[in-house]
Amino acid sequence: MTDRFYITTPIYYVNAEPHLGHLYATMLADTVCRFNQQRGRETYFLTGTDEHSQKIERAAQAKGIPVREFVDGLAGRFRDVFDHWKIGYDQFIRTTSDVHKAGAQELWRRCRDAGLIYKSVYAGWYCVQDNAFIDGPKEGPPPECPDSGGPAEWVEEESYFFRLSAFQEPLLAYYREHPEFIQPESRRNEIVSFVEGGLQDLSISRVTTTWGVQVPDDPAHVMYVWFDALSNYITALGFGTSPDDDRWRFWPGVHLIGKDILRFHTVYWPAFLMGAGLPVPQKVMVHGLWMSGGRKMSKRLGNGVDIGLLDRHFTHDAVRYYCLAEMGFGQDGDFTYGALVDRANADLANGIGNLASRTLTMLAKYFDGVLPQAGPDSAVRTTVEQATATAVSEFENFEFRRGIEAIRSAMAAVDRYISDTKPWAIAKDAGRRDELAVVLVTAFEALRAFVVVLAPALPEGSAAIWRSMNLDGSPSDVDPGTLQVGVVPAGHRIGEIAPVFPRLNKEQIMDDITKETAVEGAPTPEAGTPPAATAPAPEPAKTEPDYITIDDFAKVELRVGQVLAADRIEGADKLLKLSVDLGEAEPRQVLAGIAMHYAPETLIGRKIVVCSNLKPRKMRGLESQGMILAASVGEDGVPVLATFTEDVPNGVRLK
Ligand code: ME8
Repeated sequence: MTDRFYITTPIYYVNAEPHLGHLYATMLADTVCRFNQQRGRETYFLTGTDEHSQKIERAAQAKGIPVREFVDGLAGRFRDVFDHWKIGYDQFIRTTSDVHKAGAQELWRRCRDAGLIYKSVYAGWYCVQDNAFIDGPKEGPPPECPDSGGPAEWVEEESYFFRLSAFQEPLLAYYREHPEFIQPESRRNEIVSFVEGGLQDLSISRVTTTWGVQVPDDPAHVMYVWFDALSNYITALGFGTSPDDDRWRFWPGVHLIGKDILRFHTVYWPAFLMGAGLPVPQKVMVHGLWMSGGRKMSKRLGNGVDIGLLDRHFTHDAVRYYCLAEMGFGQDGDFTYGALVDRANADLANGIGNLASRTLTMLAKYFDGVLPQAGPDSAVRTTVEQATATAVSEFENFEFRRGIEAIRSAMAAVDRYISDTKPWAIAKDAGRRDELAVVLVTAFEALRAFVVVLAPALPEGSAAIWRSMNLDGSPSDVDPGTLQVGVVPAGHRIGEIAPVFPRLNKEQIMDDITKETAVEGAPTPEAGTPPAATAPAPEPAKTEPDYITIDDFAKVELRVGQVLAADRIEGADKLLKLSVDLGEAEPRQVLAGIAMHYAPETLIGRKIVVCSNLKPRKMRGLESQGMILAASVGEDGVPVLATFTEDVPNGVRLK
């Protein structure tokens, strides 16, 4: 295992204000970096802004602001947001800086001197929004841009080309020999088949704009923005400008990117590096995208969740935790304010916050705030140690959701242990002090382990609980990989108990957000509300309705059910496994595709409607013995569960 870790985020285009997507990628990298620091590695964390290209030049023109002033303003906004959200980057690089430009020019020279760059003419489609070249004949309508969906423009100009075609075999060999290079595997497969399909030489300069890095020895050309931008990962370490820079020891690094920029990072970038005789990145880790209104949150659509609004209503920890816990690595996620509140309440206020407050309060009450002499319960200790080990190995692979799930279930086991042993009852019996000591030491030690392992995901809250526990240093100083349960000595005095994760008033917050978004014209709190322009056309009216008879209807048995338990299913992002009481001898197991919209713990106790005579069927190897009813809202079919406002007994039939 290497003891050095270099993590980068994409550098963001400064054509508009940052939104949640940019904050997410940077927070994810920050979490990864904190985790690696905790593991004892020497880390370097790079983020920054991508400031050239026609797209940005045009955005500045549209605002009537000189482009230099325009990019300075927006780069400052990105940096301010990251600083405010306490992102611990080591460097914020800007591609308009002299050091970066000189480094990018050196990379160019190296490729040129290796005989990999030649001059010709580019005639083809170009998407200014995506800064991408698109195949297609000149005749006919402009093809659609792959990411932004806008129309491409026909370009015919003198251009330098990079001999990308020479890299098909070297790249395929590299992917073969380094299966971990692109993760998740689905992304790797996508790129392998793309490269197997053949590579064309790549146009890497433009003469139609001057807003870019000048091509060495040919001032009429500026570099294609991706050649310029990708080089940031090494120019930031002094490549091309300071040969003795000791930050070079961090190269090669790990790139965290969104799936929208996969090809640039896994085909072009390693080819440029190979061409220049430099080591290629260690890994490219590809995260999924946040959707809003069923579309990728993007600056162009203006449907990005506003960071200022998040900041006004939620703690930074709550937003970070929600993003990590909700989105499986590499998968897309639908952002909803409601789910964010639910997560914060279920996992933070009721979860770790509650464990901290009940444990510390009982220690204060029954042992005057001093840890008694006792060893932790061995079964609980094993559960906690196993969960911690699982979380560590998941976090190593950026699988924060899975790691957090492991901790959540161990936390539930500790809660159950406390409820079952009933320390408040034991405390009434002076003869059972030893038993009481075991319960509270167990809870304290479990809490300590959870706080350590969750520290990268909850930097502020974990530090606050640690202070209340009055432990030395901070939880980030403890390596979760070698964490032991049962090490705090008897006689340790706890600190002042401060509430850490207050319960959020969902109704109030949703109400406030609705009002604010109505004023600002931003996306509304109802997730999945499509922008007006993309709303589905109304169904044409039917002349002859398809009636069914009452007998047809009677065949469908609908009953009142109550959710007894709800769990996520490993490997199935959309499904929840419910145990539902239908007034029968045994509860039924029902699988429902609602996991993206309902946190499992929010369903417990809820009355629902179940179609109880649907033929059982297997999904993911599990039998579903019924179907729950939900309204399907919007073009994405966001589920909203059917329920009752009055009290109804379980099992009663709906007619
Ligand atoms: O592509 N959900 O910059 P960019 C999650 N300058 N992450 C998102 C997101 C969303 N809806 N929207 C954006 C560029 N991101 C180039 C990169 S790198 C040498 C040059 C995140 O401003 C995600 O990480 O369009 C995505 O890859 C990146 O922002 C794109 O930011």
